[in-house]
Amino acid sequence: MAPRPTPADKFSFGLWTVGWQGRDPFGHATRDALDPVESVHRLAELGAYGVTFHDDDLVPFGSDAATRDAQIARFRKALDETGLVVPMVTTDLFQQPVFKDGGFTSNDRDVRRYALRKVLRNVDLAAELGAKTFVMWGGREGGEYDVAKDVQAALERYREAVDLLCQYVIDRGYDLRFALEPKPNEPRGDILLPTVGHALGFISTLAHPERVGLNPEVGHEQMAGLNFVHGIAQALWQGKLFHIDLNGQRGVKYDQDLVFGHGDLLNAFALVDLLEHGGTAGGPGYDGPRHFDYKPSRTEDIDGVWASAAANMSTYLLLKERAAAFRADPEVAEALAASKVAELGVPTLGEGEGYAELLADTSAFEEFDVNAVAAKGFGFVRLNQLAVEHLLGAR
Ligand code: GLT
Ligand code: MN
Ligand code: MN
Repeated sequence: MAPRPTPADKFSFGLWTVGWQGRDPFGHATRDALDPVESVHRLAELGAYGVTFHDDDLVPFGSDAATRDAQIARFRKALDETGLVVPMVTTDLFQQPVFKDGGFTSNDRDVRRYALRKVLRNVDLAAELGAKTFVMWGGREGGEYDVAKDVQAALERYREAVDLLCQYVIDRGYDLRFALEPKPNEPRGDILLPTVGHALGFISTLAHPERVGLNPEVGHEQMAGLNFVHGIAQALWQGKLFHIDLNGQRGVKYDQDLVFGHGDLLNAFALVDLLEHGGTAGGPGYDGPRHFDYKPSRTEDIDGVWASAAANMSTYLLLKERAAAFRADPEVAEALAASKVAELGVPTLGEGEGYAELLADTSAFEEFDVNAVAAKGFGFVRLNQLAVEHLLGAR
């Protein structure tokens, strides 16, 4: 039996996830539009604690001020009725034709100024609704043709935009941080800040790097053939995991946005273990929202939409149970020790030791038995098999 989620589990969903109508480059919508108010009620019933949105998911693009106010008021009422919170808000700088060459990095300066104004307005709304994280996914920031985009200038403009937004939230006194969401490609042929590593490098160039972190998505790293758990571990190690997009992806192909765990399940197990328990050697875990950014497959009807939303949460909770059992198993503890996993937490140099002491230590080199140490196995396969057995419920 799958465990039932509660708000304490901190599960959240984007309006654009359950609200996806199944439109893809090859086919029309297969489902009707969902009213955001209905989504709030259904998500609350299913045990979620939070809901997130793009400005245009909540208020149709181009609405007049009265329509906008009315729609926000209806949404707020639904939040009050259900107790759902808004932990994160994000801006749509990708759907409207005006953003066909991007928002912050469009070659057209007027588009860049318009994009900034759109985001600033949405930052105000995010702060009003109590969001703590403002995600920026630059899906249209990029290009198809190398000669048509000066990438150095684009990065300069990206930085200019993020610096301005940071200054704005600081001056307004908003308790809001930014989280960049990397993706290698789709919709652009190549997207700027394509991976966790690129985004971390970019953040170090900002005027207020402490205000900016990451919102990595499972499938986006996996589309680039990268190990998501490694990316998340580095983000945690650098104090930059501000938010996370959980979903499933099967290999290097288009962005599938499957239910969490419906892609690389073993990697998902290790991910939940890392988020819940931190590193074996004591590195930090994650206590922010467990946000699902998936698309209910277009083969599903509305009942299938809610079943798939529930599936994300139950898969997470099942993996959490299995990871706890893995950590509690004495045989696993013994295998972890045999594999010296925690020994990696011990500094390579002793207390107060520098290169002079290391050079003077004959046991480290002159007397070090290279062959004897090289002959010994690490036992990683046995350890991984224990993880598989726990994952399969065989232990
Ligand atoms: C879009 C994208 C997602 C991002 C959303 C936030 S928009 O749906 O595919 O990965 O998280 O802007
Ligand atoms: Mn995606
Ligand atoms: Mn995402």
